[in-house]
Amino acid sequence: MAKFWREDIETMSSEDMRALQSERLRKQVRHVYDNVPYYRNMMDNKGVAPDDIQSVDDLKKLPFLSKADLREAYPYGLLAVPLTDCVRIHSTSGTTGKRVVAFYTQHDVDLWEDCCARAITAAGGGADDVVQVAYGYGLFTGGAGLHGGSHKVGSLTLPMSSGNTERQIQFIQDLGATVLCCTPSYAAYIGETIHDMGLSPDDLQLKAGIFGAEPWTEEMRRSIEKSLGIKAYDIYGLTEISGPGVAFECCEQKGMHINEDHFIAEIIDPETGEVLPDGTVGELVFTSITKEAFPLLRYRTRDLCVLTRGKCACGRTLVKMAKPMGRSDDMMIIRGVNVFQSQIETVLIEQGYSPNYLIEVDRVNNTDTLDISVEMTAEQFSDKMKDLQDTERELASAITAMLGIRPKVHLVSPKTIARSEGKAVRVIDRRKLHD
Ligand code: DLL
Repeated sequence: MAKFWREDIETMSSEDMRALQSERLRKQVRHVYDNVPYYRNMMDNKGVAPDDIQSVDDLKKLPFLSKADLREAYPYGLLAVPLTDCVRIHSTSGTTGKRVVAFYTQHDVDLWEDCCARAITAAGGGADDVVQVAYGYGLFTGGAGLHGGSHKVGSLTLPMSSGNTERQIQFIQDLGATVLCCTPSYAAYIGETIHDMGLSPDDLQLKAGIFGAEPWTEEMRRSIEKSLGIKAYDIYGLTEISGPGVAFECCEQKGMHINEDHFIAEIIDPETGEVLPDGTVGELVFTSITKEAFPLLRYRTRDLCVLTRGKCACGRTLVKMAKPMGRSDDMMIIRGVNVFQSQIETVLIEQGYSPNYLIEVDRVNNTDTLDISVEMTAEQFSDKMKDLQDTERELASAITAMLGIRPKVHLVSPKTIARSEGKAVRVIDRRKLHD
């Protein structure tokens, strides 16, 4: 079984990679300057000419692009080729505002699918596999990206899209799916439904899952791996930069390799914009150096994470990004304390709860409130009803130890929290609604 999809690239020396990136960056800056008036103005305003960018070291001279710029330029303002050269559009899920539309030439689609093929290969997928794609198809990039990657590696592709969970399970069983691609929250839901249907992982041939599109914790990974009897691989990407496959996990499961022959990654201080050294937490910024239709230079993802370099035990040399901790604008400040959903999820799963919970933040009498509804499993429901309040208090204390502020915990009956077939919404911040 092939270990790499593009061994030459995936194991390239860092000097060769830098040279390749620099060469592609020079061309890309020229392409963007010549063809995108919006970006040319930004560069002119900053006093940067295309010839000032000779290598990756010069990247910091370029201005940043933000989501606000993309919205302002909607829909065609950042298009770098004639519309007639484009063959596809995709669009962001629009959970945080107006949608962004991204354009692709055939070349862009090919490169993107190649990135997804690398991810599937790294997860052990190949021509003998049956890949069930249960990410949504449509404007969302999840379905199309993994679908294209699965074709490339020659797997039998089941284009299920998300939803209709019992049919998903029937196909996993009847058609012997070996690789499942969907969001981690949907994987957890599929695992739960398999259990409810009286099936066990031994009844399935699944061996791997490629899960991404939303933050998920290591605890969630272990819980999904157990419920589906698989190895669960993380995959990262965003519509603006292409879609899934910007970065993917290998068998080491210690961070995701960034396809840096296509996307140069930087970490910056989200407040000052200063470039931070490897190993420091900050905002991830990408420059796409091979895209034709919608090439973004120094795009601020708002995702917070850490980069690490060095050869991985899997043999890859591609720079790694840690699991994103969430978006910088998803960080909740509650009573002055920074809180991430992932911290709460870690405690809940460690304490034996399922990943079905809802975090509600509000402000009452000028004080922030934090309420966490946590669903009990059927077994917990019967033994914990007796001492419900004690259990709620214990759980609140465990979360307080993690966060430094005390939440109110509400244990709720099994199956009362809505399940997700795509990206889960587990935080409702009502303070934003009042503002
Ligand atoms: O979610 C692309 C994708 C599809 C990735 C399928 C992986 C699998 P968007 O809808 O544009 O694109 O959302 C992008 O989702 O900026 C992150 O905040 C978040 N995200 C994506 N993958 C991960 C991940 C797709 N593995 C936004 N872990 C990104 C954490 C992720 N967050």
